[in-house]
Amino acid sequence: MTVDIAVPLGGPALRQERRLVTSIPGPRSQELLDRKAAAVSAGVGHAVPVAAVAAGGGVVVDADGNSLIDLGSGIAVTTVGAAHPRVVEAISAQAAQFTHTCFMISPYEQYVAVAEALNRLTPGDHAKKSALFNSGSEAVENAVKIARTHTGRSAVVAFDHAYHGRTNLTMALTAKSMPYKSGFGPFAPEIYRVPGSYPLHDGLSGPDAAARAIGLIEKQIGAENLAAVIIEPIQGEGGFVVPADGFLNAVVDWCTANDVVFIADEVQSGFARTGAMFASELFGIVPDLVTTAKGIAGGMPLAAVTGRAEMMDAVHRSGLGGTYGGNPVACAAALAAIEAYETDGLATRAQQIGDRIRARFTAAQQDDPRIADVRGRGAMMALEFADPVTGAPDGALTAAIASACIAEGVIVLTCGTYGNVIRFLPPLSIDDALLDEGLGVVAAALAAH
Ligand code: PLZ
Repeated sequence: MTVDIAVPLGGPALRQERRLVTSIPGPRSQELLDRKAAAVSAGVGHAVPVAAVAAGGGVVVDADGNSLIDLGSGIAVTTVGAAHPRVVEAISAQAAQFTHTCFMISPYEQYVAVAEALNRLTPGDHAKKSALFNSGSEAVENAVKIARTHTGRSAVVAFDHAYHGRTNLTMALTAKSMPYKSGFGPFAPEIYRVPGSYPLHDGLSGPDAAARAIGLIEKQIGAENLAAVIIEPIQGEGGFVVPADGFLNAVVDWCTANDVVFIADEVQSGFARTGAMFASELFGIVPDLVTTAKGIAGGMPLAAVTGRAEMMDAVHRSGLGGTYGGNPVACAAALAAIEAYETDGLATRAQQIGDRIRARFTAAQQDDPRIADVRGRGAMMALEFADPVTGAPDGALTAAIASACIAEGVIVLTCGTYGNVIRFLPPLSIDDALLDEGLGVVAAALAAH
């Protein structure tokens, strides 16, 4: 049943419709793509060949006047919408006051208020503190710095299929070589990788998957050398992998018993995306440190580490920082976005969206054995594709469906270690009609391939 929730669409009266007036890309988009090819490093790719000129609600409008249904939110960033009126107003008002002083030079209230909000909203009722940064990668780097200072140890464990960023330390934490790491080494030392929990493929119960990981950690690293275990409660780039029940709880318990810092990387899963404010809540875990970014500030670059006060305070004075971290305009946007999450019922909206996606594709799965899995939580849902006979991951089909959807005016993103996962990350400001239309285009593309 759909509960009525009033979600402001934002934007200059953007019509909430899928509208194709040219083929994709149209001539104006193509013109920009040509300039991009000439002016921008070939290393910077793009998934959707359109020149965006406006976005909001559930659509992205391009330079040719095409209006695409947005099922990607710029990779889980515009969770409140790409032009939420409260966020837009907060940004304009703050920019008119001041754009920057540098929090390390003269602090300002907006940063402190975001820290207070994060300390209140992240899981657990223990004393917490936060520090703000610019990107998810930077938050992860700093979480590791904090864990190392707190424990006096250096090793860090990450998991198969993990994604934690593209900076040097976070490349080492990220699992997939191409395109994220290949040729960019050497990578940071003292990073170890163990298998996590991937129910579709390992068939293990949560406790068994945890026992496997912990056994390897104890034998190959030793708890006494281990500063932190970092994990995405629901893995993002790696394929929207939801661990089996009990897996995360057992890993947290082991970390607690061994004074190892448990870091939940909620950069992609945070801020109402999964139907809870943080995905950790869905599994009943309380992380020591939580990294956040993406959805935190309605599209503005902002990231954070939030965690146990005694860990956050273990770092020497001025050991954490950066010129732009906690920029006042980004903080004003975050405060507005957080208000929207809390007052617009967006976690509930995420659940409704997830229910619609799950219902549609579990039904489709009955007739289409290429859909190996329909999984996710809330508005972080995915379809994994495999050959029904051999079980081999079907990245080619996945890519073909995504490009067919884009050609039909629906932005669909892929992910997964084998590129065989379609992921749905719609903005929570999308209306049901548009969502259903977008999912219908995906289903039609699947039927046609
Ligand atoms: N941790 C869990 O999902 C970013 C990156 C896409 P940044 N994921 C999208 C790409 O191809 O670069 C991410 C994440 C998790 C960390 C990060 C890194 O966040 O803000 O991109 O640095």
